[in-house]
Amino acid sequence: MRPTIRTTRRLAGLTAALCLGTLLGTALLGTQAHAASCGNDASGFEGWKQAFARDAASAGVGQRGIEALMGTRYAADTIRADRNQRSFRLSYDEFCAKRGCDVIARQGRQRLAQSPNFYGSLERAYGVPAGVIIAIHGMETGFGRFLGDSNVLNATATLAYDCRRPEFFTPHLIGALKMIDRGMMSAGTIGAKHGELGHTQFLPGNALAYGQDANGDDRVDLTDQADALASTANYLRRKGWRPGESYQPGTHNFRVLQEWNAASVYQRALAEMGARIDG
Ligand SMILES: [Ca+2]
Repeated sequence: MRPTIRTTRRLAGLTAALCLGTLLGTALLGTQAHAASCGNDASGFEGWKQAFARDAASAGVGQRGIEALMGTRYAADTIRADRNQRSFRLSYDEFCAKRGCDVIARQGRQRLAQSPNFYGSLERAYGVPAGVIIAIHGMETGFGRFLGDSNVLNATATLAYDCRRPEFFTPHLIGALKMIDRGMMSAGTIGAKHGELGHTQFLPGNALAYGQDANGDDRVDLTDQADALASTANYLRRKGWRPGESYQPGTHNFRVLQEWNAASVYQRALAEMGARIDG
């Protein structure tokens, strides 16, 4: 089970990221012009950092964030992973077999039975039922078993510099730097290859925009399960989730699930596993 999740999560994570970030990216970056020019290898990275620091400062990043930016290193492993992504289409059954939908649903029911109060409090606060949150948690990190092994800031900065899609990752780098300003992450925070953070793999711009403190320590920490799951519920609620309504295909709430991940097989899997978990 675990290796399946580990090998396939990265592509799904990026798909989610691509879907999640588009609107937010526009919002965070506004109409600001780019002074920094992209590159396809490490050679231009140091010069890009100098230029990007000016962009970041005018986007509101403070001194701690700028210092962290200047300390970043080109993440060759992130670029290798990014270049090696292949797009492929699986049928729903193939996708679910590969991702272990049955196992996630079965373990998800156990998780709900073990912590009904926690998931009940999430539904009361955000209107999103346990099945959806638990299915996302299972799909993204195998319920927190693997949160990644890459430096988030280096990965995010490298992808914002890389010529492939700087416009997508730039707002996430700004988000990461602002999180460092606010003590929400550090220059050493570890996540997935594309800078995804925590139990449900938020990119930094989304972590900043939608992050919630649910364990009561007054800080958002997406490596904390309670914070991460509340943040996930908050994301869906703010994307228009309607409490008490169905989330099966064809419904309004199913369309909200499409905001989480652009792949139709992924969306359908969430709806089906969620229904099995919610019972
Ligand atoms: Ca917290």
